[in-house]
Amino acid sequence: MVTIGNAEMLARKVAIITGASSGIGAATAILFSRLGAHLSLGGRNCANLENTASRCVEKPLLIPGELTNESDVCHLVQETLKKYGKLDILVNNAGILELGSIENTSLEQFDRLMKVNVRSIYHLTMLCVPHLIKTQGTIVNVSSVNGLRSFPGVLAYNVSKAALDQFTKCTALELASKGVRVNSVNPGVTVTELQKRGGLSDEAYQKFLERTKETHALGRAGDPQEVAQAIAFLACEASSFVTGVCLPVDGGRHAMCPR
Ligand SMILES: *[C@@H]1O[C@H](CO)[C@@H](O)[C@H](O)[C@H]1NC(C)=O
Ligand SMILES: *[C@@H]1O[C@H](CO)[C@@H](O)[C@H](O)[C@H]1NC(C)=O
Ligand SMILES: *[C@@H]1O[C@H](CO)[C@@H](O)[C@H](O)[C@H]1NC(C)=O
Ligand SMILES: CC(=O)N[C@H]1CO[C@H](CO)[C@@H](O)[C@@H]1O
Repeated sequence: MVTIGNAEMLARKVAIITGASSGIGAATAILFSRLGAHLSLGGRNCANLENTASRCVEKPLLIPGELTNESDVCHLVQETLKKYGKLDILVNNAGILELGSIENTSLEQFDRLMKVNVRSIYHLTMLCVPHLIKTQGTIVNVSSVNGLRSFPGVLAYNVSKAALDQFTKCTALELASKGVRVNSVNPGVTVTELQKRGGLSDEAYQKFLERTKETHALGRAGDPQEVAQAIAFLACEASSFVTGVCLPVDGGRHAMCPR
């Protein structure tokens, strides 16, 4: 029986993590490596990927590339199998958020969001599934929103999110009989390095954090490591009877209603 807190929780497991150069993806990579996993990290920013790698226990395989580039995605899977010979865990973490309502969106925006948030994950998952079936592996999809969830006027983003929710649940049912589990985590406001250095003035940052006292029942924003813990749970055998769920890791935000 594998239990949470066991330092060997992911021992000998091979995991692909996309968007591993910062935030939740980086925190997940670092935690997974402490739990004994062998890692293959995808991301766009080489320097940031190196930074994540330097904080891992064992040097991960770094495969920089664009998820929207089909040959980059094939390369990610091929290189992982070449190095490790198998695949146990896929963490779909990369994704983008853009603002826009039905009055001021564009087809270009729709295409871009569907391409990055849905098509690329669809493609990568397709390529990984045969290998995950061999190992009775797991897939964890991560919301990429990093705290921007509460902004209104995110139409194309919401459509891509709804598509992904169905993707998680459908693939969970399709792969259940083959022993592959598929789940997702839905983080609330999560303070990432990206946000801190992302041009927010001290005042704006303070306001942003103030607001989470009201928007999150637990009265604060989350830490990427808290999301990483949930991902590790869903990725390991401690969650062996869990599939097709979208787990909010959001300080209770999902249960709240404005009044
Ligand atoms: C995809 O990436 C490869 C190499 O990584 C590059 O040669 C190719 O031009 C890229 N394709 C597109 C459409 O950007
Ligand atoms: C788009 O429309 C929404 C809703 O009308 C508005 O809140 C938002 O500021 C607009 N964004 C831009 C970039 O015009
Ligand atoms: C769009 O998604 C965000 C983030 O999940 C959510 O807060 C918002 O209510 C959604 N908007 C609509 C119109 O569904
Ligand atoms: C159900 C769920 O959490 N789906 C998420 C999958 O990942 C995308 C972005 O990568 C999010 O937008 C979805 O919310």
